Amino acid sequence: MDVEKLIVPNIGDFKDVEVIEILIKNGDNIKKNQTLITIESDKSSVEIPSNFDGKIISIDVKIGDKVSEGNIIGSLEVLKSEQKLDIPKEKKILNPVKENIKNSEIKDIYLKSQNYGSKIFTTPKVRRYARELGADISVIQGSERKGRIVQEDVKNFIKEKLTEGNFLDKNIIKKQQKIDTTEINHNEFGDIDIKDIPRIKRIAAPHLSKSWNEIPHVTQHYEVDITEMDNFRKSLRDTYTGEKIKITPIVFLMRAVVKALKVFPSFNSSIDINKNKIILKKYFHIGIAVDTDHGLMVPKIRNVEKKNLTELSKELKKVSEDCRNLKLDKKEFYGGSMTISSLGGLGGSFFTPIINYPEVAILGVGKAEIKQVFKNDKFQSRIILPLSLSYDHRIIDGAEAVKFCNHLSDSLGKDFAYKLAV
Ligand code: CAO
Repeated sequence: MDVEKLIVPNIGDFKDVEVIEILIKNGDNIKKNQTLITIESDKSSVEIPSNFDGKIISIDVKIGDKVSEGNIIGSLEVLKSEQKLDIPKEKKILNPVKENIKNSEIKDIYLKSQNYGSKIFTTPKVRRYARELGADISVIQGSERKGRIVQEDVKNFIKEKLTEGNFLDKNIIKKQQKIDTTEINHNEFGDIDIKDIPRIKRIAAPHLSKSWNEIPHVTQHYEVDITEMDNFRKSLRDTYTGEKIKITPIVFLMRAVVKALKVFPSFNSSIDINKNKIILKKYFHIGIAVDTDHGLMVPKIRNVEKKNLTELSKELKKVSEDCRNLKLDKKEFYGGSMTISSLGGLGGSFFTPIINYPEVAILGVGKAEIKQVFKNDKFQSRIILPLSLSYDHRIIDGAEAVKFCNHLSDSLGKDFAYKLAV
């Protein structure tokens, strides 16, 4: 078995460039010239291709690492000529190494265009600008010679998209542009530090803006009496060792949300407003907002209805650790039913969570607290959980939202009777 190291080639004057994308995984069969990773400096982003056909056997970099010429990306088992790869055909990518392009020319090419195979003419700066705004560069019409795309084209494209849906008044867009272009010299008022916005936050920003601008949000605040559920949760013990089992309230909430989604399917949907269609999902994949040093991530816990409390608890622990170590595959962040965003471990009560587009609802969870509640003609100490349900008012109305909360309240409260546990 011939093994070859995959190495960062000459990348001009660049050093310690951040890895922003890993496009391969262990066991992948790849072709010569196929992109392995994307790296990005302040000035440009660069796709690093493979020099060999073969099978990936190790990956030595992770997102966020800084790499320079000669660093090892991973290694690959080289494909012998009689072996054949079963790989789908893809775009031809110009490989500076293969094409014998001089080192001095490489940087220039990188700065001119990153999409070698296709006919998109633009600069990395404009590409990055489009990416940060969530715009697909491949569908933008360039206004310059030979269709070259400039920053103004991206802006116009975004404006068009926003007005197309009629969710934004043109005057609002004008006002936003006015605010964006007003430069404030903060250092006129005192000392300041300027730092890069972390990558995950940069990626999330256009999604959050899109959701906030396009979806008419309403947030229903609701207090749920979880006394029985919480007593049950705290009483859980390992059958063999007798040791206490720690299960967070979120796991019970996941199950309660799935039960409610079954009764109120419009909460488990996405809408295609241009085609006037609602897409009803028959699966129950719950997104959990995870706070990490890199920013907020929302991985999905798949098929919640098929997993018991212990399985869900273990999975939640694993995915949140994977998020924090940047180990989760990109696709794990897509394809959700509804999201739960819990700040309950930290504190606070109600808040207004932003819907995780293209979903239509999100459940915010605050910290459960003991409160005096007037019940059965007397005041009693009960454990009360504050919930904040934000929903897309285009598809869900207020009455339905309250019924959804009533259902959650029953599942976690009076109907609890351990039903969520099995
Ligand atoms: N009320 C009271 N206590 C709660 C609670 C609630 N709603 N939710 C959790 N807790 C308790 C847990 O039981 C646990 O207590 P013990 O240590 O005594 O067992 C403790 O708080 C730890 O909570 P945690 O938040 O660290 O862990 P978790 O498993 O409950 O949550 C996760 C996992 C991934 C959701 C969480 O770590 C996290 O990242 N939360 C932040 C999400 C976020 O930032 N959302 C905001 C998005 S909007 O900007």
